[in-house]
Amino acid sequence: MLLPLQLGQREVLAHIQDDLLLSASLWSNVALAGLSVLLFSYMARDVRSRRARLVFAATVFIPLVSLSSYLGLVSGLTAGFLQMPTGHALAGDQVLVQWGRYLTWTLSTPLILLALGLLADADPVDLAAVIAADIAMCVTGLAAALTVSSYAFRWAFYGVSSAFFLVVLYALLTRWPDSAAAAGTDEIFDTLRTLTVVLWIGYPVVWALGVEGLAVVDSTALTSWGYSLLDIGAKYVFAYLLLDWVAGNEGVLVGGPLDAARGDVSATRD
Ligand code: RET
Repeated sequence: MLLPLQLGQREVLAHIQDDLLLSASLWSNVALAGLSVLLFSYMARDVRSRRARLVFAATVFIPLVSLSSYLGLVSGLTAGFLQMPTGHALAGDQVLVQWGRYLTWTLSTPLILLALGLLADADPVDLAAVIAADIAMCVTGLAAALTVSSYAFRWAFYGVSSAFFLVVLYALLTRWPDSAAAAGTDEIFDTLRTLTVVLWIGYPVVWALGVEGLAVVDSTALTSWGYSLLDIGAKYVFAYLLLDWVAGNEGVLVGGPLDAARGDVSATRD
């Protein structure tokens, strides 16, 4: 039963090990994710209020998920060769598809949105809807990458995934900024929102131009570097900026339903 999982893993591992540029795109993130977990755990040492602790908890898991994701890729477990269908620029070729990326984005991107939503003190129903759209974006993105029966269906899934992405962008650009302004977190929220919107748009661009899409860049290693560089900004830099601000401005984060629910005595505004 486990044969399909076993077949190909060693070939993928050997392929990755033989391609220095490709390995470097993966190992660099293993190292950065590991360092980020340690750094963020250290930064959490003095955080007390509930909402700030929740932001920290969600954010520390971002590099932890990333570490597992990159170990899956670098070991050959979550990548595989797929033959591209007629119509694709590399039709008939076996292309290394790093499908584990899409799978783990279904965990890491909700954490990023949760952290941003908590920072903005967004309406919980809004937050749940945005996270649902985000998960749907990742799952349909996975479908786009794995479909090899037809070139048109690859793009059909890409289109559906992009529609879900628009829902996420809509919330980030139009709904949450008002909540952040009301919560007094608008300055840091605006910085993180801009970083997030710009970098997240990079992912569908890499997909479209890289080996999975139009193959304008027909190198697996360069496509992989595209995602890896975006990951560095969208995860570690994002998380560092957020946690650095939260650690220094805990008082601003106090209040809202989470702290009020517990009647936290330490939770007073500065
Ligand atoms: C895909 C292809 C299909 C269309 C769209 C995509 C969007 C992906 C995004 C990924 C963000 C990932 C992050 C990961 C951090 O861990 C699936 C590439 C719209 C926006 C931030």
